[in-house]
Amino acid sequence: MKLSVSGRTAATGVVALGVTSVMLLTGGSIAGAAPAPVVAAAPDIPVANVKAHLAQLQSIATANGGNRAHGRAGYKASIDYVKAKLDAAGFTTTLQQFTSSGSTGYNLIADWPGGDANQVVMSGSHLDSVTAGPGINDNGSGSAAVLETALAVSRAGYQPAKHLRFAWWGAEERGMVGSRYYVNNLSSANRSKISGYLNFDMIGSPNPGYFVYDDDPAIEKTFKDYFTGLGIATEPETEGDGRSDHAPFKNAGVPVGGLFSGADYIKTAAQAAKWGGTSGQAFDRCYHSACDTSSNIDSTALDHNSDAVAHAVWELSS
Ligand code: DTR
Ligand code: CA
Ligand code: ZN
Ligand code: ZN
Repeated sequence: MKLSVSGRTAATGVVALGVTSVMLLTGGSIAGAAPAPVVAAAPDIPVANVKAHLAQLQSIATANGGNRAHGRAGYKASIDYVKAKLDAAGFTTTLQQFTSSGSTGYNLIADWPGGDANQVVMSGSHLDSVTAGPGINDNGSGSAAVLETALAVSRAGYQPAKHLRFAWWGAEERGMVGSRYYVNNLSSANRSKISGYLNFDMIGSPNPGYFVYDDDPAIEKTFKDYFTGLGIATEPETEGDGRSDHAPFKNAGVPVGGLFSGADYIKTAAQAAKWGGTSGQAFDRCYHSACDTSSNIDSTALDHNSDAVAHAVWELSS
């Protein structure tokens, strides 16, 4: 496993706030009563920014044989794109190499400096596509949402109590190879420091559903409460067990959760009644196909899910 670490130390600007404003910001009072902890609200994630990342991933696929699959030039170009954004934003990035089916694969790990190193809140998505197409919903959507959430952390200069780590996995489509390699190469001490792993694989499906992984109850509640606030009913994601990058973490005893907007299963009439879209049609008719392009995205679902990613990252790391 070869590691290369680069990136800039996060700007260590010192924000000089008057005592009064700090007390008021933290819900305190000038009288000096002990301030109640106030959880900062996550910022809105601009869906236009998320879609701009998808446009870049589409261009990368188009310029590299039409896909971003493991072992192909389009995957490494995707990794380079995401890494450059994170390095410029002050993350400490690590490229983790592995071999699968005779080809070199890459995981990209990005740590946001600060927070309790013994309590790591990790968010991830697989960046590889199938060889059949550009993989914009599967899984550019999850990768772009996680990237834009990480960039929002940087823009906000967010300094949560817990440590934030973000990951983009290689070779998920070959059986969660990259994420399994990462978990298997963690020491037990480092594995036990991960307080939760949030997975986002297909969150912009064109005929979307709103599914929440029914794994760790606290993580599940964080997502469900968010959608309840939007007036959107969710359903538990039950058939996903073992079908994406949360599986190696779950198998290692790490609490997991995540979001999913549906793949090749068919939307029922009852689901169409609550979510809109087309009953009797797959959530994503272009699943693992050449037509999984930039036009294979529902912007509203991508927007809600991207905002939910940020909400969970802020809430679970406070
Ligand atoms: N296996 C994933 C897509 C997928 C299918 N079902 C679920 C459930 C939960 C998360 C992801 C999935 C892939 O093709 O990448
Ligand atoms: Ca938004
Ligand atoms: Zn897939
Ligand atoms: Zn996927």
